[in-house]
Amino acid sequence: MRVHNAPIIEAANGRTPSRPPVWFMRQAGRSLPEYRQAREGIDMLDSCFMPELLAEITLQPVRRHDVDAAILFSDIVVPLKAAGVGVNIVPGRGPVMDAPIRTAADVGALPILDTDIPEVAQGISIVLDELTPQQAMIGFVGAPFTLASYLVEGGPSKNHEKTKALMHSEPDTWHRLMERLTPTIVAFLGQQVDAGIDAMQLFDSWAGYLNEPDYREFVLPYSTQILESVAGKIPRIHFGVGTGELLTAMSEAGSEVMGVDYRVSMADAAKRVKTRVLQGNLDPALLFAGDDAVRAAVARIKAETAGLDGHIWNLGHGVLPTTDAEAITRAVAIIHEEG
Ligand code: 1CP
Repeated sequence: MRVHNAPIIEAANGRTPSRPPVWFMRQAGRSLPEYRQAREGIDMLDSCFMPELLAEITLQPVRRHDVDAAILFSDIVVPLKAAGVGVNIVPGRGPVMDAPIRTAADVGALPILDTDIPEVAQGISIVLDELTPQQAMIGFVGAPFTLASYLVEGGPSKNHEKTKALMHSEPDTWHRLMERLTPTIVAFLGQQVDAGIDAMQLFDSWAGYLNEPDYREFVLPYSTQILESVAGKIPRIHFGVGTGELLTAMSEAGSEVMGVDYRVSMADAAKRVKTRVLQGNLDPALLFAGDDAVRAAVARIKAETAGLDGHIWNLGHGVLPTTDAEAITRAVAIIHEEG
């Protein structure tokens, strides 16, 4: 193991860390002037296949904010792109597909990733050379529901209605789609593990749009397979937005750590999950509210997580692009001092 007593890994494994571990989703990205400069004139998805650049962007927030982990700069659609799916990331919008996947024939033709993505492995290796043994490198993949939503809708969606329509009108096609997506996700995750990541997060950002029976029937088996594929290798974090009502079901997928958004209290989340370690819960908008507001939220979350085996500090969703970078640095310092 490259890491030695890294606070995030200690907390994920239920041991006492040397300081309260913190990283922020979307800590790399538009909140940082150095990111905007590094990415200038370079297409978002292209940047995910440029080892030096992706490593530099991954490391920027670690240097600036003193967070306890680097999160791989990539995107949930990178393995689809590498498999040959026509996808672009449109500035200000997100992933947009050349052709949506809506029929059994579309699903049958969806390519499965069967090659290495050497650029990502090289990027991870550059990052690992720069990190101290106390700083963990977190890799990630998108979960099949969230990825399927982009594929079926054709792009970002507010209500995910075409995705849910496919699920309920053609359940066999839905399951075939999940069965074709899962090996691509497992392959990309395996490549990150082989490249040396210290922990992983499964992002099922849009799972919170589902009710629990649908989640259990149409999604949980596949997310379970993905998490199982790296069981015993690295700590696993499982996260979705607006998933207060799904926490019990999601925690059955098998991660060591459950990510919690900001809509549910950590006290309630702890009662709902099978895991003994939670992550998250600070409202990203609090980074606009001043240090006292952050301090108050940190005190609340600290009290609510006191009885757990571990807590990894994070926001309830990603850093908002217009967040002041200095407010992020101060929030990290407040967590290290008072968390
Ligand atoms: O122009 C830009 O700067 C592009 C914005 C951007 C960035 C910085 C996109 C497009 N992706 C990313 C990087 C990214 N994507 C990371 C970086 C690592 C970090 O956290 O610092 C991660 C973890 C992702 C994963 C991702 N992509 C998720 C899951 C995380 C989440 O925020 O819920 C999702 C849903 C996506 C899709 C996506 N990619 C980009 C955007 C703007 C979106 C969301 C679009 C939508 O609202 O549907």
